[in-house]
Amino acid sequence: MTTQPTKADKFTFGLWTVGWQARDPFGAATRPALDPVETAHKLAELGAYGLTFHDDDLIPFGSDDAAREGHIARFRKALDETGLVVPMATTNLFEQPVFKDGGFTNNDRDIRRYALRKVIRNIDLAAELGAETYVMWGGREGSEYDGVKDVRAALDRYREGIDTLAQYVIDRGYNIRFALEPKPNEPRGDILLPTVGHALAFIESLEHSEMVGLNPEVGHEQMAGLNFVHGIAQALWHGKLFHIDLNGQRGIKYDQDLVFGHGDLINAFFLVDLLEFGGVDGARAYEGPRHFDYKPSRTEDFDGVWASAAANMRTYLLLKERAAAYRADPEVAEALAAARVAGTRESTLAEGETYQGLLNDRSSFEDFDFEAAGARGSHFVRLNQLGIEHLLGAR
Ligand code: GLT
Ligand code: MN
Ligand code: MN
Repeated sequence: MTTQPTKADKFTFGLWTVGWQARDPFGAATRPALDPVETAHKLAELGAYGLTFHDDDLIPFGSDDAAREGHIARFRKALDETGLVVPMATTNLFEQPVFKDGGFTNNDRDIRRYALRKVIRNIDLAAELGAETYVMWGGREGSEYDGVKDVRAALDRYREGIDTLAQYVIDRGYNIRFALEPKPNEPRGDILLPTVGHALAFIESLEHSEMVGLNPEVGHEQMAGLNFVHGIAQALWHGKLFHIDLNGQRGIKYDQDLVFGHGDLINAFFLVDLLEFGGVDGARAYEGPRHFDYKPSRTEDFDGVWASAAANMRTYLLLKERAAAYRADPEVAEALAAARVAGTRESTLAEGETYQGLLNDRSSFEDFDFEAAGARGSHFVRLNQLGIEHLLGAR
């Protein structure tokens, strides 16, 4: 295995990530804007596979048609020159003042209609550029105050918006699926569809639910104190992991968007293990792009920006190497057996057995030695320590 990224690794970056000028609520930009053409060339040199964008990352908001075409043409040329692909695109429905109360769920109907038109316009471009996933991050869909939003009506409008867009994609014959990106808060005080679980439940209510899945982000679940590996496993279990945003977050605080692995490293290790080797017979459990949605820290100049982009990919590949070593270690196999991890894969009832069989089985209850079962150790700590030793390169 090598830690030099190649296109086969499917590493992708948003234009808004390396292009972040590092403006924050307390300070001005610390870096000038980046030209998307330069971004494409730099990331291709570093070994990336593709780029993603919001409409406004590529075409400044308010551009007229001629300017729009010019920006698209330059970008297309950069894609051709670098061989980068665009597997995903999305809409900026959060930056401009018009969207201060959201897009799809804004209290103002005219703004909701405008938002849908803005999305449709960029879906056309996404399809032209070959994107197969269209992300919806509803950062402004929410509120600061409980009395200002009729949440049930807002969810009706959210559903109406997505149903309308799904129908548009079907009628145009585009090969596009939607991926909702949950986040608990920031920039709104509270955001609708705050976690993977909320979004999964909402998706089931959609007219074309088969076209809609998730784009979970490491930091967004961790901001809510949730276990990202468990969230991803459940998304996979539902067949809803359509895309993924990788980054780092250190605990329950503002959205840090650190480099992948620069937050909860142990969780990142088991995430890579799940994505790369968690499928049938150790195959990949998720085939899509490994998308880094991070922000190069405000302290960095452009050398630091490109070093941080490379760091995301290198850390991922190092974790992949470590996870492979963990899986290949005979002592880990023995510890997995001692911890009876495979035991959960066995169904609880025997084949063809019903509750009646369970009731008839005295060994399951009347004769069951629950004291001995309760006294038995689970051997989980030893297994976890082996994981950490592999992660540290100590084995
Ligand atoms: C924004 C947000 C990200 C989303 C992007 C998609 S934009 O930077 O913080 O998590 O993935 O709209
Ligand atoms: Mn984030
Ligand atoms: Mn994201």
